[in-house]
Amino acid sequence: MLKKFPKNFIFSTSTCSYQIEGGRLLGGRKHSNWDKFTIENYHIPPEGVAEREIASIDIAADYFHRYKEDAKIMKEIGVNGFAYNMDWARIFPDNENDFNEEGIKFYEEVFKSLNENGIKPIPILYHWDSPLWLEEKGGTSSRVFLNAFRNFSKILFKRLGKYTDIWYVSDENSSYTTSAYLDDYNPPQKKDEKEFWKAIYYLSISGAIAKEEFDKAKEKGYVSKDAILGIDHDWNPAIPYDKNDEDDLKACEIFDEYNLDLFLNPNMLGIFPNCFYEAIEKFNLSDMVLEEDLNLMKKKTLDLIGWNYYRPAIIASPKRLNENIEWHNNPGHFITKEAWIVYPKNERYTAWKWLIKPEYLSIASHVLWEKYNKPLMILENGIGYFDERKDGIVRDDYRIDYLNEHLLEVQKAINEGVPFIGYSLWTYCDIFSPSGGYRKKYGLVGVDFENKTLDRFPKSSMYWYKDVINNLRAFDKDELNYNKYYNEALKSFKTNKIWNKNN
Ligand code: BGP
Repeated sequence: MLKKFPKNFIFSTSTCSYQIEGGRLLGGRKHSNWDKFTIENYHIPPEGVAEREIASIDIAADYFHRYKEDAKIMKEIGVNGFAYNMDWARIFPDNENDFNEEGIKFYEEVFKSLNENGIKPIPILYHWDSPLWLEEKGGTSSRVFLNAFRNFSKILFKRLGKYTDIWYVSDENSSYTTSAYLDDYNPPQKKDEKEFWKAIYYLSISGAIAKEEFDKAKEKGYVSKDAILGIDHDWNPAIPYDKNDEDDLKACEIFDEYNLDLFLNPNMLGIFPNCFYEAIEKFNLSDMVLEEDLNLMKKKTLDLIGWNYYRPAIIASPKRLNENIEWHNNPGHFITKEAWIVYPKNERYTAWKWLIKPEYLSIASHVLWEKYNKPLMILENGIGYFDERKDGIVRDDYRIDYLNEHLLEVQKAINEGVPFIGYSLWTYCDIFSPSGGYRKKYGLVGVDFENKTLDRFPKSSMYWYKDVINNLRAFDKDELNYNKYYNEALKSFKTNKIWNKNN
């Protein structure tokens, strides 16, 4: 029998401003790279198809107007955390110096309302979205990014520091840089390997800059002395296609160097791995790397690791390219051609072909703990699905299964000595998904995008999470009472005034 989660364990949900907030030109905000990207690449596939949808994020789930209502719903779930990034274009709409008081006040109000409902905001400084002015000046692949990021972090620590003691510098530098710089999947759609390595460099240095500002904010009393600052990474642990094949095993090692070391070593250990220096030489980028940057990075390492665990990666060596195996269909996402992601037939996948393998969460958490020796937190974990709404609510037993299986692995890892301090699932409510638009549902709470009211409604999974939090544990499969969660959601929808936004 697994020991329960500790009483101070953080049960949270995560989301992201451009995916939920809306209010694009309200409160003094101006456009960001994601506004431009979604406007220019608008694409709605036929209904019910698991393809990429790029829809308008002008209103999204209208969190901009509904954050108070949402905080009450979160309280009903019982969470004590909410991970969220502050929209940079709302705070610095025009340049790196003039901050928008209305923008920062908005986040003060959001954080206050969370605190009033017993919820600790877990702010993330950067989640893939740059103000347009910054993007036009070179964005994350330019030195301009560093000072702009310093100013951005500084004001956030100063004004929002009193509401929380856990912060993250960035979300998924890995998916961000691969899909935005190696590929043209996400903004700024560069498809340029040299720019990719520049972005890796500046993002890594920006982590150290944020830590420097964080420490100063502590000295000034803006942030509490015991507050911690981490980095969030979406490591996909490598599993060999054939565990007895030396080339597949070698491919896994290479994959991990690019998918793990490259993104965590800089800010956790203060050093870049070899593959970084090889690339610097190959692309003639040695002038970019300054001694003072490297010294700062060494000095200002971060305090914890946020891990976005959705799926591990089954890796094959390139020698198999002629074999009849299903390959990842977007090789542009890969940093190295020495390791390839494959989709063997006998595995479980979501409709969007994301591998489901919960057990690697606990297995691989030991690697993170042994290698970096810092506390861990799951910062994203969830399943994108075509939900069906009936009688006003969604019965999402499949989501309960997915989340519960993963949470059990967190509990198991803690029992084995891995110091997880929290679990923040993806996501609180339905939102705009970069790979599936509004059709790919992730929320514990539904949002009525279909009738365009954007009203919230419960799903069974919301009541599963409430039960987990009340009991401080995940459940064995045969203990899961799907009917109970469904009935609670149904009853709540009919009687609880939290579903009426005017309350
Ligand atoms: C992570 C991102 C999130 C989120 C999630 C699910 O990579 O940090 O922003 O969207 O993945 O991805 P998707 O919505 O594309 O399914």
